[in-house]
Amino acid sequence: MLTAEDKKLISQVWDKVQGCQEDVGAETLTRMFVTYPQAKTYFPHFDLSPGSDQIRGHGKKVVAALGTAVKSLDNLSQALSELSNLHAYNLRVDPVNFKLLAQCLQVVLATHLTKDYTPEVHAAFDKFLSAVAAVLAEKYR
Ligand code: ZNH
Repeated sequence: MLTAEDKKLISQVWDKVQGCQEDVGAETLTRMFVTYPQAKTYFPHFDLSPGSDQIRGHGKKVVAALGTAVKSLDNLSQALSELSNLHAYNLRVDPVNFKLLAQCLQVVLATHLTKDYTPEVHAAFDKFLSAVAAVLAEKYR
């Protein structure tokens, strides 16, 4: 459960990355593909060289979806319901990968925010990304 304080920290951090969302998305995906190469199997149709146009484009979409989630912290299921359908019925991404992506995003946020990335921010973001992953995986069966 996200506390009121968590929600505040998440919104504040998100504001700070407004100007560099595409970079954050692309760095996160690049990091995921380098660190956890098994994640590449879902993107056979992509050019996965670090920072490719497709990585940038997809990174932007993922970060935009997270932005929607940040604005809907009280009803994530509803806000992400279409994405949840997509991941459960079409993409069938093994939910393990959501944790890998979350891990990479945390590292990228830390590199961008440096001292603003406090342990409290880390904890709040960890809860937030787990909640998003739970929604994206909730229709799997
Ligand atoms: Zn995902 C897609 C989000 C995770 C894989 N995605 C997608 C999109 C979005 C997203 C927004 C787009 C859609 C449309 O277009 O409509 N994701 C997301 C999020 C997350 C995710 C938010 C978390 C957090 N994914 C993921 C993972 C994986 C994936 C982990 C693996 C590894 N996705 C995917 C794919 C796709 C997607 C494969 C499709 C792409 C193309 O374009 O083809």
